[in-house]
Amino acid sequence: MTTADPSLESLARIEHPEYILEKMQPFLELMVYYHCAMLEVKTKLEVLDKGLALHSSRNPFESIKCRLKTPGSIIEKLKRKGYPLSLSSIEENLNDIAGVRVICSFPDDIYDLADSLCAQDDVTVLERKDYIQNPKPNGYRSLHLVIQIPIFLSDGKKEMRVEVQFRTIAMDFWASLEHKVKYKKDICNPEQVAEELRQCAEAISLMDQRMQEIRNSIA
Ligand code: 0O2
Repeated sequence: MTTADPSLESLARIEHPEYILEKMQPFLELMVYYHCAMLEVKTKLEVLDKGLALHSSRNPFESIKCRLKTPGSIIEKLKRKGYPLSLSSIEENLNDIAGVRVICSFPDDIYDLADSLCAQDDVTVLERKDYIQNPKPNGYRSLHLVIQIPIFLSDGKKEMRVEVQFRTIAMDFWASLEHKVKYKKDICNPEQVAEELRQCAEAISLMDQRMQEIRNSIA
């Protein structure tokens, strides 16, 4: 046999881990950059939290959750949106590889924190979606920002995008249940569940406002 069978050739390569590593290395490096950017944003928020706590003796957020999108879900999203499967396409087209979720007690804290973050010299705001002022039809509420920040590497700086979601504890509780419902296939009365969830989102929003008023009255 003079020409190599391509499928056998690729099988043979899999036996050489250095081949896989060589192919994976640029992707893994990009993920490390996103990880660094995510940590940078988390630190910025923690510094803001400490600063605001000093001046007002309150902590604007309850918790922060960070996550990197998995390789499988990166590929799924690129395919679904019709974007090329390449590293430059990931950087150009996907804003949520690095995600930071900030859970606040009160709605006003969301806007105070978000405004302070956006006002920083090295933060560029690329996108702002206010689903608190303009909730989604299903009742989803959160403030979403896509920001770009520099990370400083041994050979220079690189601008990276991070998606930051701000919610109250109550909005987060709602979103996690709604997320579970969305991915559950065997619900027998989906319209009724969706309507119940929409009503709960309204109730939660009213409760958030009342809690805010109580906090304002005792501040
Ligand atoms: P995951 O696993 O949380 O990352 P985009 O992804 O930006 O192209 P879109 O819809 O314009 O698409 O983005 P948007 O509106 O900013 O929402 C993106 C993220 O917000 C979602 O990420 C969810 O985390 C959250 N989100 C948006 N809408 C809803 C909703 O109706 N219910 C819940 N529970 N969460 C929502 P992913 O990629 O879907 O998932």
